[in-house]
Amino acid sequence: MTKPYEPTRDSHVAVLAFPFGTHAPPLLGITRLLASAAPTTLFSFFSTAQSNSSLHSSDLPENIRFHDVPDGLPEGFTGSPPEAIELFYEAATEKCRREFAAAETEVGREVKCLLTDAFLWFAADMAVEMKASWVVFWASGANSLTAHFYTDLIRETIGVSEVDGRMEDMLGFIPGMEKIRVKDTPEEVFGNLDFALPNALRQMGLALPRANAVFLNSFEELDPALTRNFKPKFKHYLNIGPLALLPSTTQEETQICDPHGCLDWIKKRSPASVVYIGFGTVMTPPPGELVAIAQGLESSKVPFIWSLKERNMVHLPKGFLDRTREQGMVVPWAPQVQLLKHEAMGVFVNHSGWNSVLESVSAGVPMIGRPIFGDHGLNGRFAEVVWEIGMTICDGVFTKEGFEKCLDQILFQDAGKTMKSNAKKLKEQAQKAVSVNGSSFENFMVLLDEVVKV
Ligand SMILES: *[C@@H]1O[C@H](CO)[C@@H](O)[C@H](O)[C@H]1NC(C)=O
Ligand SMILES: *[C@@H]1O[C@H](CO)[C@@H](O)[C@H](O)[C@H]1NC(C)=O
Ligand SMILES: CC(=O)N[C@H]1CO[C@H](CO)[C@@H](O)[C@@H]1O
Repeated sequence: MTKPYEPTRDSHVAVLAFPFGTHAPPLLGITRLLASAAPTTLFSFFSTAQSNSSLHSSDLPENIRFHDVPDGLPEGFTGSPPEAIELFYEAATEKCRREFAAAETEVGREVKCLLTDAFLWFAADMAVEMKASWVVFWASGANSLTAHFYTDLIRETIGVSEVDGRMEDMLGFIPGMEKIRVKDTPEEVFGNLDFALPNALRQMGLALPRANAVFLNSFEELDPALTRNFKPKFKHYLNIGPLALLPSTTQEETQICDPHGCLDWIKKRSPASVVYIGFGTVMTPPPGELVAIAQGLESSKVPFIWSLKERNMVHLPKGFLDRTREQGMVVPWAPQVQLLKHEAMGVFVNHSGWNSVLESVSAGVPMIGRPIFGDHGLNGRFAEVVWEIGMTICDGVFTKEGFEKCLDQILFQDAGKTMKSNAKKLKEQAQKAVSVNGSSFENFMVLLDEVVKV
């Protein structure tokens, strides 16, 4: 996928990241791929200083340059994340333009392509003013893109004031969403449009047909109905993933960091037997649910690896760590990708964020979802009823009984075998998609062409 590309004339691409959540790292990953494939094109990567400083910037191609954009926050800001997002949007529309101009002057090349996160819908107008093309990255799956693309239709059909009584209604009026309930949709779809994020996501849906290309880290075969529906709606609709399966990204895993010996431990377990619970830094369910997980693990007696930040370990039941010393391990850090790929891996417990879902699919491992916000509910529902590779925890929160039930179904019952085999099939399709002449491979070439052409 990194075949050298020779543009007719050197070009300059401005990449603008959405500096919150987990949006910027995958966008930098894609920029890295594009920049290696087009070594004479310059990529100026813009994000806030804080977001920039959290990115791994080692071994970047020389034709990527970093720039900070203002975060719009007043000195000593202590507000909530939604407030920070609000202020960023207010500042970004005007200030990003100025930063782009400064970068153009600095390198003496005009920006010919504006490559932005889809959340930054205002870039559609900016691109027109700058006489640049607009290429858009959607940092999640086709399912949530569909929900936002059809925001107005969903709001009108269901009725914003009636939504509370219609949570179980199906979105059958949208192709590919027949099995999706109103309650699975991201909260922004029915959100108050006076707030920054619901407004931005609705505006995005309206603006996307103007983009020269819309691309995402997924593969067409995962969502054939959604793909068919989107293709005629956008100039280019390009699934280019799963990026994690690309040789160029996996080669970089030179050294695997495994300070707690998880890989040694999992080697000794039988195939498809281990439950892996991956709680990262940002999103952890409330303490009561951590207790429920611990109790469920203990009573189920299944081997487990639980990645849990040290500060959350105080919430574990008294004596849990001692009693389960033989059964499993609780570690502050685990080599997730390698663990998921291991044949002893039985099930991945996660919040169903897009990157995690794709990791699970790429490894062919069934999942248990505990949605927290945004696209999680939709991803979890797709995993359960569309792809049939997992379960969402009952009532959306961990209880001892609910967790035991999920573990039993997936690890010991026929339903679990079916999920495992479906997950394996998706993994094979994903591998094929990113291989030479696969759908994602071809789509990447189209994306490259859109981004570097002058
Ligand atoms: C799910 O896994 C991701 C890493 O892929 C991690 O960052 C996140 O915190 C996990 N979430 C939960 C709730 O397990
Ligand atoms: C990919 O497609 C090209 C053009 O159709 C063909 O020449 C080539 O042999 C194919 N390569 C593989 C590995 O399938
Ligand atoms: C990846 C990278 O180069 N990040 C930079 C983003 O900007 C901050 C502040 O200017 C730098 O400290 C980072 O190194």
